[in-house]
Amino acid sequence: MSNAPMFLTAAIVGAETTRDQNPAVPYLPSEIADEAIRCWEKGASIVHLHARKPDGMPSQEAALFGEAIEKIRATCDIIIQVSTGGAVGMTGEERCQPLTLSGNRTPEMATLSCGSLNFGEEIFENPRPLMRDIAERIRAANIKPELEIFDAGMMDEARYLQKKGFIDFPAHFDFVLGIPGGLAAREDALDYLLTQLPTGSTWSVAGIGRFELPMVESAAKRGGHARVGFEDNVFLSKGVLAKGSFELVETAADIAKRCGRRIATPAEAREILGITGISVRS
Ligand code: KMH
Ligand code: ZN
Repeated sequence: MSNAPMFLTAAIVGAETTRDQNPAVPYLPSEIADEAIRCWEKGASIVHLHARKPDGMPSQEAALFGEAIEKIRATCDIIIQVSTGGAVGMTGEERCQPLTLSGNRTPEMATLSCGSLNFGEEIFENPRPLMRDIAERIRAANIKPELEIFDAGMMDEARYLQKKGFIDFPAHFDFVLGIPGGLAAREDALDYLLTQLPTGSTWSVAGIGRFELPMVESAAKRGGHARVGFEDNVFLSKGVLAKGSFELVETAADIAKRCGRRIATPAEAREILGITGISVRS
């Protein structure tokens, strides 16, 4: 069992989770910022951000992200990771808006989905031209990509992107397991993905729904990192709603510690990920 520091990512908003599912889902930039800070207090090193309109509709508008990022950075050094996945049905142009942020609003990380899949009853579309375009934009913005892997073949798609020169290896991978239509949140699935990990790469697991916290343990035991939060799951335990993503972060940190892992600080997570600090663009 690895005792290397383990970092936790807080995915606090997402595009799909609503207040009908959990009334504590943050919508406004100020609510998103407050929740990110609470997650940092409980041990999160990275916050994975989406944005919402005041009525809860998902939005990739740069100004909404920027407002939240500014407020977060006024208080803490958590790594800001913006979504380029957005919501199902958004155009590539729409999805990439947060990559245009500059100054103190510049993100350090951004997601890059490595393929298309059924996403519940819908389709999350990531055709190759779009993946290449998003990868180029992330690189041009000097932002560290997190490769989102929803299904096994997406490891091969990541290799394709690397061979064609759109991304670099080693890289950071996030295995999002348990989406209806994607790879299941099972330990044998995780173990297969790990056989495909390029040398020197880092990885985290995000288990969907009831698999979220068990996957934290699976990651902790395998020397990896983990993502928790309302984007993926709103329950602390069966039938018990979490008070916020912060409660899921707190629980994940306890699980990791029980497995002998120390929780990484944001500075340590930057070192693990090879991020040299907030590269502020003017
Ligand atoms: N909302 C999903 C369709 C990402 O953030 O990069 C896509 C998503 C992935 O959440
Ligand atoms: Zn997301």
